[in-house]
Amino acid sequence: MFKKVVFSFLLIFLFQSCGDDNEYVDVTGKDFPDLTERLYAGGKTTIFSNTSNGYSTPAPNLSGSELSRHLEGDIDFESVFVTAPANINSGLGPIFNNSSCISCHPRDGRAAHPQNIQARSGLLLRTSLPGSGSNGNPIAVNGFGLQIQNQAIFNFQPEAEYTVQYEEIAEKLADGTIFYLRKPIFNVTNPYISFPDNALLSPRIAPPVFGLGLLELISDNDLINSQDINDSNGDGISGRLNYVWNPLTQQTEIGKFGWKANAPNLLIQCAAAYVEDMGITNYVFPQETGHDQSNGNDHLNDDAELSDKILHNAVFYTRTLAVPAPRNIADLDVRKGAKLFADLQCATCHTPKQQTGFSEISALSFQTFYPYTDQLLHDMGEGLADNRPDFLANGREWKTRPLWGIGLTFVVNNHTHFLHDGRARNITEAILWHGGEAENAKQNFKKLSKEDREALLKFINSL
Ligand code: HEC
Ligand code: HEC
Ligand SMILES: [Ca+2]
Ligand SMILES: [Ca+2]
Ligand SMILES: [Ca+2]
Repeated sequence: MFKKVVFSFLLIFLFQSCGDDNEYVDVTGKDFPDLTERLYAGGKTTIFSNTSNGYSTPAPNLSGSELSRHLEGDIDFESVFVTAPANINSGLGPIFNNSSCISCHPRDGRAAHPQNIQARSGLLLRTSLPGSGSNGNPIAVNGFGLQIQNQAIFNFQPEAEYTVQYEEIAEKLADGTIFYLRKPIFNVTNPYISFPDNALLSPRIAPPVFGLGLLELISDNDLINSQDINDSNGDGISGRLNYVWNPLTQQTEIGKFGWKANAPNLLIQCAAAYVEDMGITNYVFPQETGHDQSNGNDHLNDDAELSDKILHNAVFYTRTLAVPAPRNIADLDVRKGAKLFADLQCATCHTPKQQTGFSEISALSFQTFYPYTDQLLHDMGEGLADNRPDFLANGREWKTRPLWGIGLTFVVNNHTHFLHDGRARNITEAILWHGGEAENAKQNFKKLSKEDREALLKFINSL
């Protein structure tokens, strides 16, 4: 009896000493989610790392032969391509954006928003004309295609140079703190032929490439059932899938990769990266991206430049990188942040849990994992809009980004630039850019006390 009184007295004391203006003080944490089950963020492909190798480690459950294939893919991902003819890694360009996968996805992570927009970087501009083609596809711009290659090999001319200007936008939080966001406005200059006035531009930064084999294996049924196209549950959020053209199967399929879910699978995504980003032809895309342009045809009879084996190894590599486990999951602030993440409506799009179906790669088969994405498109408002449709994704829609591993961004990549063009300089800025279907979530965030805001950030940084 006496003991019990002393104990409650102690509890009251704790409440008062650390919780003055804090709505959510719960020293026991009983109201906060238990994050233990989310520790294995990548199911059995999870690794425990808080180092700069956090994104670039093979899944620990690969078989011996799978691991050796992964390691071959690792070399291919790092290979620097050079001008043809050459004995190895031949065929860069003639027009391109960068010369290796790793140069845009450093340490298998994300590129920084470029300091020098003219230089080779992890940022590229897609382009198209208004409307859509017979396969629902964006319409290529005559002489420029669907992506602007701003680099070229010796004796060739890039399609154009990139330019960027910044607009400053102030966001004031309820507690008076002001954040100054930077909005990049991209354009092109010095085109090799005139660039049409009505051509649309979509800036894209290179995202991290770990854990993607798991995302690729979420079943079509699960994805289709998670849509809420007409917002029938009335929560203001209406995610839907993108459906995109697969040039190999000659069919429309669910879009899964790219910032607008514009690629159906990792094979198409990687094959497109070789041909568009680096100018390396392959069996999926056997022609140089600029073959019908005066600046983009090298007249060499060497297509396809890439062996099928290298393409498949690179795909296998992006399927089988380990997912880093969250850190500090027992920390009370982190758990409080997880509760806020759900209460604020963040978790409605950044769905914590997903599962894979069967895969020939046994390491990926039937895994429960925690990517924090619903893989659906959402209207994110005018501020983030690129106004360029990409299959079903309209100019305001983007695919929910996975948040797993996000807390290691600085350790791995030495910056904390987020969103599709790297405009946000930290996680708070990324949240303040949310609008459209995420407007409520953002307003909820802006109302938080400093302490609650910090708990939310601590949770996101624990991922
Ligand atoms: C010029 C920079 C650049 C190069 C070079 C590059 N990428 Fe990318 N990568 C990007 C960008 C930008 C995106 C986002 C594309 C989009 O939204 O459509 C991306 C997306 C991806 C994705 C999808 C990630 C996701 O979460 O949706 C994969 C996988 C990928 N790249 C693999 C590769 C491979 C493999 C190579 C080498 C063959 C490569 N990339 C070369 C810039 C690059
Ligand atoms: C309506 C769906 C939706 C809601 C609600 C939502 N997000 Fe997002 N989130 C997205 C989409 C889509 C993106 C990518 C937007 C872009 O890059 O233009 C994103 C991007 C992010 C990013 C940057 C990720 C990266 O890899 O660059 C962070 C961090 C983030 N969200 C956190 C939050 C938090 C915290 C909340 C709650 C306050 C929240 N989100 C609510 C859909 C949503
Ligand atoms: Ca080439
Ligand atoms: Ca082009
Ligand atoms: Ca809804």
